[in-house]
Amino acid sequence: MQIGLVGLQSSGKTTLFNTLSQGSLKTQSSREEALIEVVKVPDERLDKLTSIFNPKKKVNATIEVFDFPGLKMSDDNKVKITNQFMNSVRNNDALFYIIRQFKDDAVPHPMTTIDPVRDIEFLETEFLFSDLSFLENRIEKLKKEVLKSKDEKIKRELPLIEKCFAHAEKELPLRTLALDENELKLLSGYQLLTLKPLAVAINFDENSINKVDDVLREIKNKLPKLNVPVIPFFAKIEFEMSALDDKDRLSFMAGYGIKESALNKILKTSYEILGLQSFFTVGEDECRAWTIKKNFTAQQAAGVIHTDFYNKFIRAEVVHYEDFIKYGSFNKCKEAGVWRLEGKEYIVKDGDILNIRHN
Ligand SMILES: Nc1nc2c(ncn2[C@@H]2O[C@H](COP(=O)(O)OP(=O)(O)OP(=O)(O)O)[C@@H](O)[C@H]2O)c(=O)[nH]1
Ligand SMILES: [Mg+2]
Repeated sequence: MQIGLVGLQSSGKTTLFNTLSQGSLKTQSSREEALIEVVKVPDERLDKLTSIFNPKKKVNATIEVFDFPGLKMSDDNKVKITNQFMNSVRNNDALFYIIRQFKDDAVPHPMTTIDPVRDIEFLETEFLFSDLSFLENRIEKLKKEVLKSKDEKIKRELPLIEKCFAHAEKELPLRTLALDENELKLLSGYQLLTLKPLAVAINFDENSINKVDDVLREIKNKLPKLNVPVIPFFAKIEFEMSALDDKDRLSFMAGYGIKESALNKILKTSYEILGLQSFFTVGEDECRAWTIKKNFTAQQAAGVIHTDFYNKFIRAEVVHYEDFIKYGSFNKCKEAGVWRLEGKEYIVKDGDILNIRHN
């Protein structure tokens, strides 16, 4: 899974990115390309399982984070957005708008004033325009193709694209259009920007921590149709304490009244907007967390581990993490009746521990 951090210039994307990357510091060497980091998803349940099984290897789930160069003013006082930028943003599975609330005269805002509502609206509008022009071109092409071709797919596509265009023309992002599974499948290759799962993250500074609730309320009131998660974070404060060990960091954060790290919030929100969950595999060799979509069947989950496990799936041995911790071992779980054998249609739950039986 890939998530992209996008926003206006100097909103704190790279500072946030460097707190997420839990390691070496990166800076933008080229103004054109995104920074990329494979971020380990922290999971206390995996830590606990690892302490029980003492395996040779612990493997966290990962998520790829892309830090895009910020959008800046060009000479004609308009924000410059290149096709190259839009195309690379398209490749992400979900987007975070990184919006500036922090004030710092030494760091100019490309639109001079601090106004999160305006910045969110700006990004929504630009991405919507990009989708509109794409859809418009596509309609032209499809209309010609429909005349020549007998392809059923093209015939189904044209009304769908027209429906999307009509929606976007009303200045509504495509994520607010009701689409069924088949329609989404048909659209998936187009990578429409406003169809992607979205969250908004607002970067506050130490002087505006007490304003968080007011700003979130203002966004909700002024952008009632936005309807996506909005999370506050504190890039600079967190960046400054990223060198501290976990314990010191937590007490430092508590001093500011910050309850959760930006990393946790971003990852949790990513799972939420992408409809993801985790399951575990355990053993002496390896304890591992895997990421799957909600509603995945046991067979689909097996396929994430290995395609052979999908093709040659027999059954899944299943215990939920909570039960495993409660009873302490697989044998005790069997005695208690919480260890089960499930078939390929079983819907995997967040926190299931699976062992796949296959041919
Ligand atoms: N005072 C203050 N400065 C911040 C904060 N967050 C970021 N900055 C500073 O703002 C400047 C720009 O931050 P970056 O993280 O590079 O912003 P960016 O969004 O990646 O910028 P571009 O990639 O150029 O769009 C840096 O000098 C940061 O130290 C903050 O919360 N408070
Ligand atoms: Mg940057």
